[in-house]
Amino acid sequence: MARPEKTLKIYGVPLSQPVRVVLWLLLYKREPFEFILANPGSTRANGTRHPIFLAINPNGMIPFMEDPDTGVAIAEAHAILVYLCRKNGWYDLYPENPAGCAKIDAILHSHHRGLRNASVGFFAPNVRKDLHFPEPVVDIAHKTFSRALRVIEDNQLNQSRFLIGNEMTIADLASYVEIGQLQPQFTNLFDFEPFPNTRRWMHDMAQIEGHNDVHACLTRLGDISAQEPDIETIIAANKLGFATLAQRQSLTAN
Ligand SMILES: N[C@@H](CCC(=O)N[C@@H](CS)C(=O)NCC(=O)O)C(=O)O
Repeated sequence: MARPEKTLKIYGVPLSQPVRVVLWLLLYKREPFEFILANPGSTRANGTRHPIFLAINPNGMIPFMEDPDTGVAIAEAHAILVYLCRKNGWYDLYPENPAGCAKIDAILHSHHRGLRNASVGFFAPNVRKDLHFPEPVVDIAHKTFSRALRVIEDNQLNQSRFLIGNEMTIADLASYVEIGQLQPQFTNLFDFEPFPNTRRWMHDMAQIEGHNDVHACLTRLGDISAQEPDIETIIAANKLGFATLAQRQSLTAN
């Protein structure tokens, strides 16, 4: 079936955490989208450093969103999440009132120097050992991630079911794509034993619609704690991610 001309376009790969959260929101809300391959850091065709991609997104990063409906074309996962919630009136996930948004925004902003380090300290250096991430950078990322996780474990998740009260918001989706990827059923790169509230929350988040579809790529990647994946496995994981999302989209459309 041909896609309507005004379908939202998302550029990226399924293994990218900030891409994953945008796709998850769209699946959760059953909002149709076109998912276009953009390989991070690559200068080849379909790469984010290729002149064709740079012409539409000069910062060369994914996720990148084009909304033909409004002409908005932006990068940055959290800006995309907020835009989509406001545009579509998804106030259950990002309320209309400034006070309700403030706590969510605080988590979304602190994320970049906090929970995002799950990828800098654990995911990236274990998936791409060949890139030899500098040890001091990885060490600081380990500490920063563990500290950020300890804060939500002892505070937000100790007081309520989700990060902001007892209803899920986009702060939960954004945080989970970083934390959740390290669980034993995915990459198995972090010991969650001392974090019981986080384990309960991750269990709840795994029941949220769209979770399994956006995490299919990580299931395919598998446990990488003892051995890094070869490049064929990384490609296969991304391909499976695309195929799962395409299948899910066609089921939703019918
Ligand atoms: N702050 C950005 C981070 C995006 C990001 O780190 N994207 C990575 C892939 S996971 C990327 O595009 N890397 C390509 C590059 O650095 O050249 C967001 O939240 O969207």
